[in-house]
Amino acid sequence: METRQTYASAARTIIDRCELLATFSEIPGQITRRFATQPMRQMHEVISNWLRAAGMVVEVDAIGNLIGRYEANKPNAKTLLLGSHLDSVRDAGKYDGLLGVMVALSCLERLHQSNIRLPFAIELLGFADEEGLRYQSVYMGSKAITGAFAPDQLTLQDEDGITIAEALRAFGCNPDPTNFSVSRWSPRELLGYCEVHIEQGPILEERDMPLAVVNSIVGQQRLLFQFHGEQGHAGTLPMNLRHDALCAASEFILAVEQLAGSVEGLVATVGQLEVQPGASNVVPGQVQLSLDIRHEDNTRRAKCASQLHVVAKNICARRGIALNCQLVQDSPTVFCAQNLVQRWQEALIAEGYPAPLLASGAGHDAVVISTLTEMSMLFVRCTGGISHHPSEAVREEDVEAAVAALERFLLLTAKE
Ligand code: HGY
Ligand code: MN
Ligand code: MN
Ligand code: MN
Repeated sequence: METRQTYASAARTIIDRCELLATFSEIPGQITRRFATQPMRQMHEVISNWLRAAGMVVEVDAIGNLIGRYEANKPNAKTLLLGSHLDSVRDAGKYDGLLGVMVALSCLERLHQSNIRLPFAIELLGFADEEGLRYQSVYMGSKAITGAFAPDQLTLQDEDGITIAEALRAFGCNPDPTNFSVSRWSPRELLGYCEVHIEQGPILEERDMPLAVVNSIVGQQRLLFQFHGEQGHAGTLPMNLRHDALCAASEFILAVEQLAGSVEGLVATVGQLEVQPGASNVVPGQVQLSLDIRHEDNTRRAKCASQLHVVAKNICARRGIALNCQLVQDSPTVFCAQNLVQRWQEALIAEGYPAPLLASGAGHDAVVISTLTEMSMLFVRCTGGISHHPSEAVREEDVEAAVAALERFLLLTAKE
């Protein structure tokens, strides 16, 4: 099973598959694949065929996660979870999420082709919604796996007024609230969770290394701010009488940049801005913006978030504008399981690769899964550290390294 040449051809297949899957998009010419959409459904069909051919039984759960199960060589065995997400950001790259699913699939294909079953079962999870693009509600896929998905979210609407429940029904799922009340797993049935993912940052490239073992995932908050000003005529409303929602929001955005620049380790981003009514000759009446704020230290992050809320309130008070603020996501910093980190390092070294440790600045479904079972991640170098961008790229030999490392990790797990 384990020759360099076959790893190379596995890597070629993985990259070809990522290229093919990139064509499943809501927008022609770019990759945009939101939760429970038609392109996601079509992608499920293609991946399901690959999973079945690799000896797995396939199902789609109530939230639209694609799940392939590779049985153990004995009854009542525990299960190891592998996976990553199948959804994307707007105008995404080809590898964020998908690479992890394709690397895990490749290892299972290799086991199946060699007629190898392990003393534990493996479930390969293709998560339905990690990025939160459609409903601003992140990690819905992994939350459904752990039993943390709140059914009251089923009434959330997307920009076309379609609720999550309606989207799921159209997708072929049954969004009955009782389907989300418990996890499909009890922790004692599980051996842990492992996610392979592109690094999405420049450190591995800087160090000239293909892989890293993740030791922690930095905590993040996402908030929505609404600035309610007063709409008016751009030609007749004097400047001193205006309550321009966009001017208030702009002042706030620059304050966000300033704070993040002055606090070591803090990153903060306003990436979404909706201006109403949105016409060149109308003073903006309403603005909604997103704030994404991250810091490894949970207390520090919470303090900066509330500091920014106070800044927004002061700007609005001065400008005669009403403010609403809503917390959409609050994930603490989580640490990967030490025993799995060590096993990953052993696997990398056994395959002849350095085994550096890295913190993840990006969020992952692994954060949610860590509430259910021990969690670990492997990072793969990506070109220029570029991610959430169409030019996301990986080197074939690094993908080869990832397949070798995951395969070795599985064999080490079998010896435990
Ligand atoms: O935002 C994140 O860190 C992740 O890519 N969803
Ligand atoms: Mn992402
Ligand atoms: Mn991702
Ligand atoms: Mn007019």
